[in-house]
Amino acid sequence: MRTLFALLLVITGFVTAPSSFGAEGSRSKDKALVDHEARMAWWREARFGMFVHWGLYAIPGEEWKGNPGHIDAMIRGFAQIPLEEYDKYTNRFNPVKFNADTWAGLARRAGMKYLVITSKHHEGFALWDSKVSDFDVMATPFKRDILKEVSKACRKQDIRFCTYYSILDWHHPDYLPRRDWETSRSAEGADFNRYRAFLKNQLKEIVTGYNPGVLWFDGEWEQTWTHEMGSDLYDYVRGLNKQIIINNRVDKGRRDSAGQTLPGGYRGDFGTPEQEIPDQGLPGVDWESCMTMNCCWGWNARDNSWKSTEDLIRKLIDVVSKGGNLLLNVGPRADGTFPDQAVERLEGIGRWMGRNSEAIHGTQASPIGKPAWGRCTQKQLGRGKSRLYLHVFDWPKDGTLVVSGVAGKPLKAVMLDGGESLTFAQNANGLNLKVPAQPKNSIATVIAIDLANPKQ
Ligand code: FHN
Repeated sequence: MRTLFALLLVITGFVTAPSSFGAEGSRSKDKALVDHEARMAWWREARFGMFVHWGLYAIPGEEWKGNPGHIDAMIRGFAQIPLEEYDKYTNRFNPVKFNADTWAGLARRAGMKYLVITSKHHEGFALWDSKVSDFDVMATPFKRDILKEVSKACRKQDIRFCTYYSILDWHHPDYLPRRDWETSRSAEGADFNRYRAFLKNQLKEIVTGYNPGVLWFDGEWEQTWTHEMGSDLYDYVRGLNKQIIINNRVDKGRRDSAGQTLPGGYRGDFGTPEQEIPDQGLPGVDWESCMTMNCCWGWNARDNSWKSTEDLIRKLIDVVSKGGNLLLNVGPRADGTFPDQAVERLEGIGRWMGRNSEAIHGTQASPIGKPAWGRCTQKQLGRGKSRLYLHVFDWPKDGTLVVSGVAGKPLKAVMLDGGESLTFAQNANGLNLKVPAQPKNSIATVIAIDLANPKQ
């Protein structure tokens, strides 16, 4: 069904073929589409993942005395820390409390199905034993391959291991442009094409060494990076692994923090809204909102603007009800532990998912829009049946939940958590559900309604 829909959108030119297709003839375009659909299946089923921003920046994240607004993964840029100064953090990176199994276990129990870790962020520091760089974890007192340990722990927890990689690199001598404030760091002799060769060598190490399910690029916004380079890099990575999923930040098509891919043949398998949830989602394309739990991607001991567990659960539901994935971020401390506030929220989300994950994993966007009392997700059950999941945020005080816009014949309705049957009456515009006086969960109570789909 979705393949046909995608094909229709492509033929009508309503959306460009997932830009990962590139310029092929129609037969190979069909094959490419089938391959694309197969590639995306696990990711669409997952709906919920963990983003992990970790690197040398966790050290100033703990102790920075300067402007608190500078503290985050990009502190070297924000605080204009000279390269030789920043490199000294390498000698102090020693996260003795780091335990990959603890991380992966927290993600799994929160209902997350994949984990995207920053293999290399803008600072240029590699969290694995890179043979083409000496600015890596093996140059620290720690000397343990973090990607190796996290990928192993993810496999044990049946979570898909994925890697973030920044195209922008504030450390590599061949990366251009220099920061305008880096007046003492000459660009003489720097060769951006040599940097691209380095980048490809590192990606080969990551893809062949740790088999990530997603390559989550970032830092593509500087003018030295072009559409041609992005398209070439997409094909290069696809050549390393036919099944890997590549986000749209490999190329230049991302329209700012809204994240969708501009028309025009830009590459990428999914859109990447950042710190926002598109009001109507991004209809017809795959997309994933990435979001922090507080204000920062990296650890910041002074950032207490933590979103509530309720807010995070409702954001997850909102994203999935619009057909998207949520990638929720954690910034581990310099000692390798997750902040208590993050653990508390992951466990809170896990308690809700423990009772309601059926209404998130493997679901599609709401067919009834955004009801005033909450959100809706759906799942095709096959044999002309489907199931609606009503995520009720505001429980009706009069014991009747009015559901408008339902197409198809309702067959049964139950409270998802506990399975209690509910009675309902159909009206011209949908149906009225008789619900108990109290919700099961004040954050969101889910009601599942099975429908006989309307005859086509
Ligand atoms: O500067 C980065 C930031 O640290 C973080 O990695 C986010 C995640 O999408 N991307 C950049 C800001 O857009």
